[in-house]
Amino acid sequence: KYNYKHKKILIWGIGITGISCINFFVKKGIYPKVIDTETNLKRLKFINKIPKRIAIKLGNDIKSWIFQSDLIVISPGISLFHPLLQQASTLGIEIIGDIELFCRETNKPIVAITGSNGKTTVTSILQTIAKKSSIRVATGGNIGIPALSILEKPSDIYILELSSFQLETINSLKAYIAVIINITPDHMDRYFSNFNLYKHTKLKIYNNANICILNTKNNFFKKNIHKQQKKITFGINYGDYHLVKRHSTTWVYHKYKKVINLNNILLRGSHNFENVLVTLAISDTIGFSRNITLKTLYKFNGLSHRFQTIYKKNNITCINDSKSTNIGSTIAAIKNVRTKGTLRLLLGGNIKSANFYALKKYLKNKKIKIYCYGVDGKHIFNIFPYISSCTLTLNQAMHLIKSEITSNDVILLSPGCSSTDQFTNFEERGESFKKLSKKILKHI
Ligand code: UMA
Ligand code: ADP
Repeated sequence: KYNYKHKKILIWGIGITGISCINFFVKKGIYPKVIDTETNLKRLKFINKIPKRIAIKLGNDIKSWIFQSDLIVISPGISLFHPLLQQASTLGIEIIGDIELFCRETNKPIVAITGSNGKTTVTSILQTIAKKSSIRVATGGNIGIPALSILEKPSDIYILELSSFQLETINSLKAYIAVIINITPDHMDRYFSNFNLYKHTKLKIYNNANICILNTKNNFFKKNIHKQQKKITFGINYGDYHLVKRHSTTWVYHKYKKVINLNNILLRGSHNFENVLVTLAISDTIGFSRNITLKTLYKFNGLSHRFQTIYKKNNITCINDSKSTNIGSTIAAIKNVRTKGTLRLLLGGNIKSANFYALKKYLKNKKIKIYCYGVDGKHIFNIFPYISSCTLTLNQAMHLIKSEITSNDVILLSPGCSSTDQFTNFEERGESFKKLSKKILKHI
């Protein structure tokens, strides 16, 4: 076990991760120092949860505290490439994140799940399966429950949803099962527009993993896995778990056996087929009952804000896909909308240095109008000027849609950007879209 007693520890970030790290050390009788570059107390809503004894520094004058420490625990929102951290690292100061602290504390099996899209959907289905199983499971990570907060939960196995940010600061993870659901560009602002760097960060999840679950679409990962590691594959076209289309029915096959008829599940969109495949692969490997897994898959109706049909009236459909924060999920949404009318697509927010040109080929031969808004709305508009309008806010964009909409149209919020320029988070953006959609439909 690691001993932190005589170390000068600094926690950077007072979000839910930072608080979980502080609690972790305080339980051990250790009082770290804490910093955050934010000075607006309204934005530091957890600051009151920090014990009085702990020294806190807010703002940018953090250099001295950084260089005085032996161990810095950073929150996912802070980049390992921050110049001060790069300097600290060359001085031999150890820099880790909450997941590294977690991994050092437990010998229990960890199922580690990452990917550009589908993490929360897959993790949530597994959580539902687990509830009906005799295997005790605790779930946390990027899903919104800091991993350290589940460390002491009675469990036989941990399921962790991990982001690339969290993977940046991990060294000791030896997952029992590791999976990358898929990989498409995201967080390019954090990785210097270098997709390879992002991919290599994700790849860390397979380091020392007992069983690697691999998407056959992403050859890159297979090449980077050790020969001795056990591999299980899944994929739309081939893999241990794959799809077979027979007439109008799509089946999941495991090896040569039919497992589930996808025409009978409630989850909508072919991207969710990928999620079903990977869920089955993980569930079988954990040892959950196949029967419970299938029952759960048949019943699972999808999570809010993920390609969710919220209203249908007079042949007009509104789809809330506010959780789409990268281009991969927007492409998935566009591919899966069926309409005889016009697809009215809302794009915008913080583009995070993504390349929206990649959307172009999915727009061909479609009756589509794009409504751009938010801090990068203009940038997106300039890529598709002939089929777009540009407004400042989502509210204004919806007003414009109201004046243009006709029967059989679909309004789709699948913004492909993060929401933080104009909203607290994707949930708030989605709720706002719901309200505005309701208003539009009232007048139709
Ligand atoms: N901060 C600084 N300096 C900086 C950047 C941030 O001091 O340069 C401070 C902020 O002022 C803030 C604190 O750091 O007070 C916030 O830390 P954080 O952004 O890491 O947020 P947490 O509340 O700790 O939430 C994090 C994850 N956030 C991010 O990855 C940005 C949550 O994922 C995760 O659920 C949570 O830990 C628990 O594990 C959110 C997310 O957006 C939902 N994830 C990305 C995604 O899914 O695309 C990766
Ligand atoms: P994550 O936790 O990785 O962000 P979510 O399950 O919350 O994943 O879904 C995020 C977005 O990605 C939603 O817009 C959803 O419709 C879309 N999505 C979900 N699964 C996939 C997939 N396998 N491929 C592409 N897009 C997906």
